Amino acid sequence: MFDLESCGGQKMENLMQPIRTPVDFKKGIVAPDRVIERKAGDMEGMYQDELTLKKLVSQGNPLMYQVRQVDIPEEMGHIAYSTTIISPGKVGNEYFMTKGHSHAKENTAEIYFCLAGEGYLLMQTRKGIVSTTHMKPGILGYIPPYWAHRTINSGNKEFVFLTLFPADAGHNYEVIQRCGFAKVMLEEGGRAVLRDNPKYVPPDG
Ligand code: S6P
Ligand code: ZN
Repeated sequence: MFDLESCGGQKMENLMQPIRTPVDFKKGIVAPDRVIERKAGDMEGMYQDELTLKKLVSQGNPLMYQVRQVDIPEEMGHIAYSTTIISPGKVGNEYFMTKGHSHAKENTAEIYFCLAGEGYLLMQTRKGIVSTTHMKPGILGYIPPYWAHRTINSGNKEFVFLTLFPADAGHNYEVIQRCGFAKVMLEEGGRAVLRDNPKYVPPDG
């Protein structure tokens, strides 16, 4: 019988309280609990042109992206959410992008909803099958379970998107750090073009 005094083993009076989160369409979550910043120096091994990346690091180490997070318990049943803001820019002819990861719990999906700017959501299975979604304001990209994901700012202003994912999904950066994505997004003649990544190493299995 349903016990009105407890919910999933938690006393009613101990339940987490609802949260109200203002989101600015240009800046994402307005007052995040935590902000993760990734600068050029955090992206070693991610770009084709390592020399140009090194130069960027020594010439001011620009901010490439930030993740603005609200603290949500990392437990099954909760939905975590955050916004990512990728600065405009390139390393050589390769657009600024996120590191990319798969989820530690690989059978978890994620939703990206673009608020401002434009870019690409690049997804990849463990077998190296790649899919891209062009993101612009109002476009929602669904990342199914088992797809690693990275986002790329192919525009000339900040690319801002909201993310929603199971709070216990976790992150696995190791596979992408070691193997990369099979494709890279490059600027060629003023356009974003998807090319094979000569540095890609297929993971085992
Ligand atoms: C988390 C979600 C995003 C990314 C963020 C930065 O599952 O996919 O919040 O963490 O876009 O990307 P990365 O690859 O550096 O974590
Ligand atoms: Zn993710």
